[in-house]
Amino acid sequence: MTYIAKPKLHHPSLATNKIGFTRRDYEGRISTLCAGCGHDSISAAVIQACFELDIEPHRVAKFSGIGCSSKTPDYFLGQAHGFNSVHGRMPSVLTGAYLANRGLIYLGVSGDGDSASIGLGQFVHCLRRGVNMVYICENNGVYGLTKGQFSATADAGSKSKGGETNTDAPIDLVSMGLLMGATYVARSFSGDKKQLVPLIKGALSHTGSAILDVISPCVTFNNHAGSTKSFDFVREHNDTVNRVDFVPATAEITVDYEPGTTQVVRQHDGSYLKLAKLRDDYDPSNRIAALAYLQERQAAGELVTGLLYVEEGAADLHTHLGTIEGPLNKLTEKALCPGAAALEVVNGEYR
Ligand SMILES: Cc1ncc(C[n+]2csc(CCOP(=O)(O)OP(=O)(O)O)c2C)c(N)n1
Ligand code: SF4
Ligand SMILES: [Mg+2]
Repeated sequence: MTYIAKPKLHHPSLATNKIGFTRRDYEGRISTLCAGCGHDSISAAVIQACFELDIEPHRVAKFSGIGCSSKTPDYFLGQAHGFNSVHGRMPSVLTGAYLANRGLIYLGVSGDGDSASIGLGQFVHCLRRGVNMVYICENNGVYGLTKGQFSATADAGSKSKGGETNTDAPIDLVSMGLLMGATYVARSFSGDKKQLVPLIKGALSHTGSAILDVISPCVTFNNHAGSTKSFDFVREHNDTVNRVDFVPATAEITVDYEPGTTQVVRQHDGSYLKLAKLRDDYDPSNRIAALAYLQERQAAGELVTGLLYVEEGAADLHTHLGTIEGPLNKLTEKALCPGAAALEVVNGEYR
């Protein structure tokens, strides 16, 4: 039951990070998802990433919609701010909070049903606006919570557990992210923690909209032969274009790689992403080439994973709007009401 809190006790020798927190301090309540659900592995990766980044949990604001995936923010960062919104409406709630208080780290968690069907409009607009957030879509190709109907990300030709074939064309969330101007676009697999944790760390340190499409098998309704979102299918068809090593701003970057095989991306906050190239012909700084590569491999039946696109020096919505540095909720009455003379000047501009 979600109301059951995990016992706070832990072994005294448990490792702590730079701010003195153990990994347990980043956990949430006990998960009620099915045993083996991919979504639980993503929660574990979020916990690991935040622990390793020395993030203070109360500086994170987590948002979600409705679905098994959208339940997961309850299972990590129990001390963070949280808002479990309405089906498909997470992006607008997150955008509103971020506009009011830019001082927090924004993390949106959604599902393929939540993002690609009812919430598709909201999904694309938060990406094109450059909302400074990490948007994780836990993508299992079905509506898990409502018992396994095909979602809009299910591949044409894939089979449901009951044997029906999906005839609709799929919506590819990373291609959508690229088209909408997201400045950090990645795809990963819940069963590949080594790939997923650094991708989450990179996204959390990115300024601008970061979308992570994480294939996350639903063991109850979509893990059979004929599914293209099962553990076996993803393992057999995974085309990983690069491996990311996250280097925090405080650490010095060392040149310990072969030129041509590694690419270094400097992020706005001073951190680095060291990308070990697994495909020579893949360039994550080229949006158009990334789109073309994704389409080409998808037509060949492969699933491309890794950091697909990143824009160095990307700007976010607050920069676009030219808003003040601090959170709007900290504005004093004096700042909000500069007096009759100032109002006269403003009104004068419209006369
Ligand atoms: C307005 C509205 N329509 C429909 C539903 C029913 N519903 C609940 S969750 C869900 C789909 C969830 O799918 P997804 O986002 O992929 O999450 P998963 O459970 O697969 O992780 C639907 C259709 C709802 N809760 N609200
Ligand atoms: S129904 Fe599927 S998505 Fe939902 S908790 Fe179970 S395995 Fe996970
Ligand atoms: Mg789903």
